[in-house]
Amino acid sequence: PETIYLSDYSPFGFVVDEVTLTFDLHPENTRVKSRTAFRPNPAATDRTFFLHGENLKLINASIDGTPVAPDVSDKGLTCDVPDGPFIWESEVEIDPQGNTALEGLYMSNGMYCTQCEAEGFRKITYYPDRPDVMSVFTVIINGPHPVLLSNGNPVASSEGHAEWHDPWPKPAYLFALVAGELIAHADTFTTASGRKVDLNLYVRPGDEGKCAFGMQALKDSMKWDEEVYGRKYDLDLFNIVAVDDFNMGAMENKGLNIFNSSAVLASPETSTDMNFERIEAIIAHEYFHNWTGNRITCRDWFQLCLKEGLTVYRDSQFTSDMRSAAVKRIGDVIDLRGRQFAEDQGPLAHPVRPESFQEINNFYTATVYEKGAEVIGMLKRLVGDDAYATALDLYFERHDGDAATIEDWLKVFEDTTGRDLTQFKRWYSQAGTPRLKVIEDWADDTLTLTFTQHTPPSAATPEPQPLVIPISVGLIGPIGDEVAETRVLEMTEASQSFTFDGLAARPVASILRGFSAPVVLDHDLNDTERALLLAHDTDPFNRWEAGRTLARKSLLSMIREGTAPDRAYLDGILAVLRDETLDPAYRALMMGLPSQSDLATALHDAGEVPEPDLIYAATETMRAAMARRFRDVLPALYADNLVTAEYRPDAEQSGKRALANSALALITRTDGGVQAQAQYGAADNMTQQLSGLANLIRADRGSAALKAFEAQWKNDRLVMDKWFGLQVIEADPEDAADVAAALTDHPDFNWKNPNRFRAVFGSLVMHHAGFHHHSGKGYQLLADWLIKLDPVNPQTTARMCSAFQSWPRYDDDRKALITAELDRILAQPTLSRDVTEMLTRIRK
Ligand code: B3K
Ligand code: ZN
Repeated sequence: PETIYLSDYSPFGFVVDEVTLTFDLHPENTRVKSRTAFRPNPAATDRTFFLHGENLKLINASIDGTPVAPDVSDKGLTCDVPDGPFIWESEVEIDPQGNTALEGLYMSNGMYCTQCEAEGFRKITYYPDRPDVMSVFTVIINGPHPVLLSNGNPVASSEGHAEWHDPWPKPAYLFALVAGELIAHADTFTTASGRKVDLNLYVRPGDEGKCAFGMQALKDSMKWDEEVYGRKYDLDLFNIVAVDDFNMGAMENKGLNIFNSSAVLASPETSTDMNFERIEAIIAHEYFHNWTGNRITCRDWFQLCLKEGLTVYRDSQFTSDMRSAAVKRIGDVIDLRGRQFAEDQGPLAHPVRPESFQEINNFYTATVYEKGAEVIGMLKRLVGDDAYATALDLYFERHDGDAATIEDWLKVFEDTTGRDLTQFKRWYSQAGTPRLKVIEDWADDTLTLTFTQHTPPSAATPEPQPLVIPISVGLIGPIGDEVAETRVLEMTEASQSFTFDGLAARPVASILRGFSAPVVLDHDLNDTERALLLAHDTDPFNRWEAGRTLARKSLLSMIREGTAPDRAYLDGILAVLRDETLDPAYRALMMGLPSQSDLATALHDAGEVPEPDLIYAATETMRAAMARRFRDVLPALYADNLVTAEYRPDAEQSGKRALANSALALITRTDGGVQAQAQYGAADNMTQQLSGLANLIRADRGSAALKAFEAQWKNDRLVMDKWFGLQVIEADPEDAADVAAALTDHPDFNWKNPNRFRAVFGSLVMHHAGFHHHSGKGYQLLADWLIKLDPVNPQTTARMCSAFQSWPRYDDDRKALITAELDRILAQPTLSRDVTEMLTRIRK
């Protein structure tokens, strides 16, 4: 496959002022007519007329009304064109029903829908399918469906016919079309300038009862973006459609967002608290794209983080405002370490702005999204809140309507603050997670912190250079009082010292408060000092981090030397649990342990080979020790936080349920599942029902409840996804792969549905010890199914391939087993570009 390079960018030779698309819908033979007005692009030198097009049957084409016979390949077409402006017209035939890849125009349960980002529009018609070509779209849809939707505003509609016009120029990746029998959950929002916006959430009949929460989240997002970023909505209509078959979470098409039903439909009976929070965040994310993504889009796909990093950053600010900022931050760091650090540590490591790709869909990664958001958080920390706000205003003013670059983005900050961001820009161009080591020196009344930064070299970045690292530091005195408030140190050198003087006694340094930079911190505190931070740090992130570090250290020595769980850690957490002034959600987080895969990462980082069975056993031993040590407080923690009031998915109630459920998990270790059975039986919401079920499975008495659950929910696809996933997640390591294999024989295992496929295999991969079973059966099962899925849906297959990315860190036997599976997949006679690129990169 061809490799595309950032450095090869050149603008398209033509400008598109407007395009009109006419769809005559038919499941197997949809006809698409396009009428596109081209004119030479004064900013371009190359006038090659190339239109992207894949899987299209060209019926006819003309230029200025005269039929033409273009040169057609499997990638697109070329044609001789006039020197001046001209009208291109073509008609193609496509097969939505046969489109199982879920990219372009496809069908899901009898409904038509589209997914065009990144390069799916070329499967709909011939067009310059690149984000820097922006045009005004008019869309005409003919088809026997009660609901016919596209972007923008409706301009005409009659039975079986609708016409839409989007006044805002946009790239083709933001085009959308939906047709089917759908019900609208309607509402309105009035913008700060008095524009009344109609809002609709379109769902399949039967799902009407799951719309209210998503609608409220949309209205909250619209209001928040006005208040915090001064961004108003710019059309009279905003539609969201829920679809069951979707490759990812959701898509920000202009005025017509399309959502995986799992990312929008919610009800207390069918959705967990975590589902509610995720839905609120995704609705906000897609809505926020209207300004960061749509009004200002990307010049090319290398700039993906321009819209994704910024929009993730914005949605995390929104969630922090709607819920608890501390809890959100800790959750984000757990996620970053679990997914992005793992990516950076393995063969798929790439910079936030990659410099080459074969299949862009493979770069919608934790690095581009989550590390991309961290980079923006650092920028804000360095320039300060006021300068950030001024810079953002300038960004919107200067680049509205543009297809912009990271250079444009940084220039706005340079012009606002007078700073030179040349060095800061390395965060966008260098792969790898920096290691930040700190050495303390105490003399007279002065504490000196000497930091050394080191980014491990990778294939993507063989010679990393020093980065600008904002390091938030505060000092805690010996009796737990804060003796220096948070100060942001700006590190720019490979090694650099900072001093704090006038101190009465040697303090404990609380470093990297709020996780002020995405680095691995090496700070050699002793257990007493860490326990002091766990008890007294005023920074909620670092307080949690102190507990997490004690847990990690203890687990690592349990794994290495078979030591007993650390008492200081258990005592420290117990004190936190007893502190009723602390938010229940925060206390629930304090009860968590580093994931098994995080422990594997830590071992690998230390130059050791992780053994999944030992990691699993140590984690189990630690949990058993927690159950014993916390025995006296668990019943009250459980009872006091088991919410009995009417269900609300807000931060307060879900925090309590999270704490009660964390307590239940430990209680189950000693009561054999009695309490879990009671909770399962009494639950009137999915959060409690599902945790009851999970604990019953852990206590080895889940079979009756699993049957009952299945009977109760067999007609609800989203709940059944949980039923499939939970059995794998909660299986013994010995059985996880067998449980997954057995589930694939279940009549409801519809493997072409990405949610269902991920429910089983995403769960298997998350089950560290189960997936890495020494027999290799986990690897083999996944490989079998990836081989089966690839011809049907390359995108979902390729995403799942990242399960194998950490192979180089395991022992020789496992390495041999994994690489054999990778080679078996690579040897398939026809393999998608998506999977070929992923596996070739992983195999290196
Ligand atoms: N922009 C889309 C992701 C598209 C993924 C294409 N493979 C959703 C989002 O990030 O908001
Ligand atoms: Zn996004």
